[in-house]
Amino acid sequence: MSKAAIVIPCYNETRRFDADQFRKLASGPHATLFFVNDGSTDDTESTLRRFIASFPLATAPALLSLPANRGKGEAVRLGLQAACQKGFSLVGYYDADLATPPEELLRLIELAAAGPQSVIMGSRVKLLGSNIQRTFVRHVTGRFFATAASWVLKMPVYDTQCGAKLFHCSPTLEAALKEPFSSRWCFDVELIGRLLFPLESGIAGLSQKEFLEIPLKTWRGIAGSHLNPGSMLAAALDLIKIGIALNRRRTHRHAYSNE
Ligand SMILES: Nc1nc2c(ncn2[C@@H]2O[C@H](COP(=O)(O)OP(=O)(O)O)[C@@H](O)[C@H]2O)c(=O)[nH]1
Ligand SMILES: [Mg+2]
Repeated sequence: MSKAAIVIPCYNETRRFDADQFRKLASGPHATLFFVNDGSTDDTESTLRRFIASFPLATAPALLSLPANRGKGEAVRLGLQAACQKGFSLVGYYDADLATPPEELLRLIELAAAGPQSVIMGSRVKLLGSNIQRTFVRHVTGRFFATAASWVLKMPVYDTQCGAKLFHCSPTLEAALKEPFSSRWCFDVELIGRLLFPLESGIAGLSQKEFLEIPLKTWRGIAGSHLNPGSMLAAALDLIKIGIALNRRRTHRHAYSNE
């Protein structure tokens, strides 16, 4: 199995950065890490540089440093673009706070590599026997948001916002990553929408069958989140705008395919 490129967006992560866990991931046979420091104002840059310098060159994680903060979506987009351009066939993103434990990320990588789906998404489903720890407020707001996102996308997706996702590189993915996302926090929905209904007319969209959600066995919300009530409100407004733009492309594609 060849290695997957895993993009880790980092904004002011010095305090939450768990070097031991990331060392295990980076030293294993399944993942090459691509950190993106998104204009952090704390010591994230030097923490990441020190961490990367401790590896032999062949296994050292990559680092992309953005001069100013551009938001998680943009950091992920630039990281995924760089990974596809480096020739990785499987790429993904993963939150720096390890809310999805590394073992779960590895399970997702294995499932994604086995195919046949193009997109594998971790999903925080509170099932008996699983261990999904979210505060009550985050769970309820998250469920409202996810239900609305599923309605906007017109597909039965349970959790668009989990920070662990994998994609097989393809012209459809590369086209979806060409333009900056319009939303900082809803970029996951925007990305899925672009994969289903590409921005460019010459690119084939993915069908629903090419997406697979995997219920995580373990996930826990980590303290120190950058998401605040203001960003939740912005996310809700963004979702409406994304829905309108997506509907236009959907209608246009259907009209075009019926001609
Ligand atoms: N690039 C970038 N990443 C961010 C930003 N805010 C948060 N992140 C990253 O996004 C991931 C999830 O962030 P977190 O604050 O834990 O959000 P939550 O899990 O949704 O509460 C982490 O890897 C953060 O470093 C940002 O402004 N820019
Ligand atoms: Mg988090």
